[in-house]
Amino acid sequence: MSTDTNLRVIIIGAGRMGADHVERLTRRIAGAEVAAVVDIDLARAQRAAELAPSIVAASDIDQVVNREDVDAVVLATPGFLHEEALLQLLERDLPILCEKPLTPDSGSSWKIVEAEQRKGRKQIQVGFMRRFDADYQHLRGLFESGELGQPLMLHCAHRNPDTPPGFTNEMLIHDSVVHEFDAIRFLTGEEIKSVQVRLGRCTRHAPAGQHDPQHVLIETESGVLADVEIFVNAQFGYQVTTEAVFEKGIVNIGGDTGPYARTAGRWGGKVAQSFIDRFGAAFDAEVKSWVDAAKRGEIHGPTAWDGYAAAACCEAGVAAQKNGERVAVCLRPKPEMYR
Ligand code: ISE
Repeated sequence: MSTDTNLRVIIIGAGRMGADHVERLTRRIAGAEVAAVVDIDLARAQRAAELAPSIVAASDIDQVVNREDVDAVVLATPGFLHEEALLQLLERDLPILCEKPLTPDSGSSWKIVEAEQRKGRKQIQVGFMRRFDADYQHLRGLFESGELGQPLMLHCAHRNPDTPPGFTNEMLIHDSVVHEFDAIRFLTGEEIKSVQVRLGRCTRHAPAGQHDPQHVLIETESGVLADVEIFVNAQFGYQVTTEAVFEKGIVNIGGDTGPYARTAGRWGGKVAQSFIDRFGAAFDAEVKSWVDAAKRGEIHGPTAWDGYAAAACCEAGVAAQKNGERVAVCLRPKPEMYR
């Protein structure tokens, strides 16, 4: 399609991320517009569609997916609904931005990888937004250039203020640490070989059934070691930091930034309260990059293979939560299309 025409996008799922993408594509990203919002809860779709009079609200993908004037799809439903929708959208030949996870387990993710291969070209970008964060990109550049020598270790912290109802113990791994699995693969350019999880003292703020925080130990193919503190009821706010240890230097990203104020007898700044604040710019850059590539008939950024690899890491992580052992990550051979 011409790069001067707007990409007309269907957003499937009008929950927190879906509604945020409607807002982003309508108000913040040039070159695209929302054609339709789909949610099983029609009232929720209608609320999200109120942002522009041209947006159609629907309760079923089938009501809009075959429209002539639709160019692309953002899939923002819960992960367990992705497999069926992705298979249908691949058949329709539309470029897809799929919020993480690609699917909840490596078996179903592999089916998506196979279906995309049968189509013979990449159609799916997975929503691992950290890859579009300026600091992560800077750090990735240092891994690539070798300027600071070889990377040796990563110390990561991933803290959320609290968890929504129904956030299970396993979700600490497959909903939260999934981002570190992808970020570590992105930074090092390597696959993850094994995962171990250690449980220490539990915060009194953890809801029943959740052990929080957890210490996740990750090893890449070449032996880079990463430790992740996942702490999802940290109360004070949202924080994601990484310290990368190289042979010739240490680099920190994700520290406190923004205006520094002195007021009411205190000094300091604001702590982000959610991933939407912390990664707002990264989400914008991610969606903009997807829109621009889709208009050229291309797909960039994290692929279905990355979604599959992250799902395999999560499976190892959940097994490691249960047995306390170092669990190997099992991956099938990487298809040529993703090399
Ligand atoms: C949530 O689903 C996200 O993707 C956030 O980035 C992460 O920080 C949070 O832990 C997840 O629950």
